[in-house]
Amino acid sequence: MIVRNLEECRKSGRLVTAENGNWDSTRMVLADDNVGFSFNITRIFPGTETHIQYKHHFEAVFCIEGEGEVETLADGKVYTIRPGDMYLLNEHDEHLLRGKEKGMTVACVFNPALTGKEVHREDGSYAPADE
Ligand code: 9YT
Repeated sequence: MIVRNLEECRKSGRLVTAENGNWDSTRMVLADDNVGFSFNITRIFPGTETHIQYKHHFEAVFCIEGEGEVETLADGKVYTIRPGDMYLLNEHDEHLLRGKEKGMTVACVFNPALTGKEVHREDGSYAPADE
């Protein structure tokens, strides 16, 4: 079994900050744990908007604290995300992710697992696991 602590992970190289400063993410479980998914805690910063489309991954996102918004671009729907809400990007949904006044902290599961080196590409995706 593996036990890891969020604050210790943040201090030991598992904390990644978006190039545009919109969010940071602590990768608590990664591909090299070999369990088929990754798990991270992400802070979406206040007043930010991020264009995302995980073309090669599925992602479940659970809101722990704060408030944000997801706009799905295919249909223009806007979802307010509050503590206790989960959204699942089961169709590789292209979306805009926004942090409201206080930002938002979320827990994220990716399949396939992130390796920890991913950065958002121009089209909002992460490279496939084998690239
Ligand atoms: C919720 C979301 O997709 N935020 C962007 C960062 C992502 N969770 C990551 O790479 O950790």
